[in-house]
Amino acid sequence: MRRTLWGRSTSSNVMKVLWTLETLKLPYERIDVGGPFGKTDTPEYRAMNPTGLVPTLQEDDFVMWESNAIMRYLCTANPLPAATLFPQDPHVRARVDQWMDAQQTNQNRPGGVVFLGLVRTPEKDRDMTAIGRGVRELGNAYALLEPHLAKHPYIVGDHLTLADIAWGVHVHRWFNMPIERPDMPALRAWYDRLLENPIYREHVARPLV
Ligand SMILES: N[C@@H](CCC(=O)N[C@@H](CS)C(=O)NCC(=O)O)C(=O)O
Repeated sequence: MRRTLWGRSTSSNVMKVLWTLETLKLPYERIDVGGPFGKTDTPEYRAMNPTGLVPTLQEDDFVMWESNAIMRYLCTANPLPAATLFPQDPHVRARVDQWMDAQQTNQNRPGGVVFLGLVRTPEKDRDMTAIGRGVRELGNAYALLEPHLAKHPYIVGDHLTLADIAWGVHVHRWFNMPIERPDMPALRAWYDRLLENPIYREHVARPLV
């Protein structure tokens, strides 16, 4: 089977899939599209992913998009290596799902406002009011994690799961942007723990661009 991940490596949503593929030790090739690489407007790409966004996963003639759904699919299709990443126990899996969805609903919007505003927008064009509001909302989103990370090393328990991947690609940005952060020692300890993971260091903990 030929597996292709379409998407630039600087995208947080592509990083989620890269981290999952590497953790599951699945072979793949990655093709740069999106951002400065463009090529997401072509009829061929839109036929694979009508949103024109990245990532897109292609396995022979099976194609799908939406980063969190791709991560779930890769684990469901490869249950043995995914035993701890996306556990089969219904309660544990529900908790992983809950936190994955919370990333998309609570973290993603303010995270985008702050990251795009501070990292990808020239200083003279920045809407500092929107960015300031985004920083506060983002702090509230990370505060959801703090009491759980104070109880166990990863979001759902003792092991890295898809929930950690969904939030973990973003927490590197949170700790490396010039913003005021409420004190969250358990969140910081979790980020430091992620930094010990060679896959995280190679694919996620990179200069912000
Ligand atoms: N909900 C989608 C969002 C995808 C998305 O917003 N991707 C961004 C990059 S993180 C994108 O494609 N931006 C335009 C581009 O890179 O050309 C997912 O989770 O996969």
